[in-house]
Amino acid sequence: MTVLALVLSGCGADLGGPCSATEPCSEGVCDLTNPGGGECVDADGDEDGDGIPNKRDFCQHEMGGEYDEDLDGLGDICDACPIAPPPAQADSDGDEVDSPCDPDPSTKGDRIVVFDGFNSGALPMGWKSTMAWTFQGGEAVVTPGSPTAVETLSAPLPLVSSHIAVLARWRVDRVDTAATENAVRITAIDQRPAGTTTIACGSSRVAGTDRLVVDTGISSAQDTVDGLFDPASLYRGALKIDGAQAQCALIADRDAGAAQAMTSGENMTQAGLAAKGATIRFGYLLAVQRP
Ligand SMILES: [Ca+2]
Ligand SMILES: [Ca+2]
Ligand SMILES: [Ca+2]
Ligand SMILES: [Ca+2]
Repeated sequence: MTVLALVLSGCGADLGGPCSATEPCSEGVCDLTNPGGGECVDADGDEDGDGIPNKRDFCQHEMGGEYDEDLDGLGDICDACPIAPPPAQADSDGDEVDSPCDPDPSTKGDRIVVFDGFNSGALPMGWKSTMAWTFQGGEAVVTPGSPTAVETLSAPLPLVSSHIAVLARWRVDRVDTAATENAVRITAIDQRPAGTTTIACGSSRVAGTDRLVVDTGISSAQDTVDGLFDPASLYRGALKIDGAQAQCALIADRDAGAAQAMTSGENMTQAGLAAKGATIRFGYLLAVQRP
């Protein structure tokens, strides 16, 4: 016991002392976003006075910060890439969006405009969805109401731009064998009084064949990828639109694929998710825009 006590007291700093993601505090919690470098602060205090005590506040210098999707100690709203820990290589274009969130790491100006890890247990403020969605266990769960229903969820985009990346991660809970198509889609939508354009990127299973499909409304492309509806696999997908070109990439546990198609170059107003003929659990939705 004495040895253990000595070891414990010998590692980590006291309140006011330095700390980092790999060097925790011996007293209090580490404020990783302190401008002068990580600093040990009182666990029950409230550095930024936002009502969230330091021990549950992962953004100690701005309002909010109670959720940390990737568990790297940086809250979702103050993390340069809320879906992955800080990369070994510094942000090369200096726009404060880190890889793998930065769709164009050599061009400055990207901004994370939408992120939700579905940890609040409710539809995020300002978003819209059909009735088939529930929010539980840090996931947005969609259970389509019928084999033909396309269930959607969408978030508004703040910038008028045709440079956008939409990323999501999901698992497949159940495939409805009565549906003629099973589908998971990442979407970008241009909704105007004159009509709606949807650009979609995702998984499709028709007659037992799995494909990655990108569909822009004026053009579509596909790539055959194995095992896109495997309940044991984790899926990550990215839809990237650059001017008049849309690229779709999917990564599964045992395969990956990509395809691209032409778009009419519109500015997208919403980013979203959709599912058809399958119960899907989404882990997050991320959108990055560049003016
Ligand atoms: Ca606080
Ligand atoms: Ca805070
Ligand atoms: Ca984080
Ligand atoms: Ca960057």
